[in-house]
Amino acid sequence: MTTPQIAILMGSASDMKIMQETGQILDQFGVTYEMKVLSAHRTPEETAEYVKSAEGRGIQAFIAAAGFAAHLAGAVAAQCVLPVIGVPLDASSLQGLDSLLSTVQMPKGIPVACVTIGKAGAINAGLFAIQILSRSQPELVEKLKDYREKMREQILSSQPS
Ligand code: RP5
Repeated sequence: MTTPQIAILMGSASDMKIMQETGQILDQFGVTYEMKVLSAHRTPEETAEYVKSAEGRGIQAFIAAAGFAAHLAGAVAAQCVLPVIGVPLDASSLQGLDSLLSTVQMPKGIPVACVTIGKAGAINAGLFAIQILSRSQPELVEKLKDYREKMREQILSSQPS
């Protein structure tokens, strides 16, 4: 089995639909990953154990997604010195503003990189993780350039007639 480079964590199975977007972008770039449902609040011990074991298994960065009072990314960052990208999810009546603030407002010393709420954030978290990996994997730099070139072409070809 191929060693996963990225760990995608989410606080509940109900987050899976959005977080599949992250998996799809990593698949597109040929980046290996594993996905786990682990909660900062409901499985605190299992979350800490999993994160502590990750570095030794070759994980290079974490993507941690959660809704409501979203502490998962911060809880992961507390247990390791790998980069952690937090994805705030729209799961409550506050439409993700709660998870955005919970994820982005880390106090000094334990950083979490926070992306956009929801699907756009799930995709950007994947791309940001790929950018991290690309520092030591030059083939990913080329793939990132191709990805951007396709976006450029798509925008330029969608002019009003
Ligand atoms: C958060 O609470 C999870 O990340 C999820 O977004 C939200 C709802 O979880 P469930 O009640 O669907 O398990 O911890």
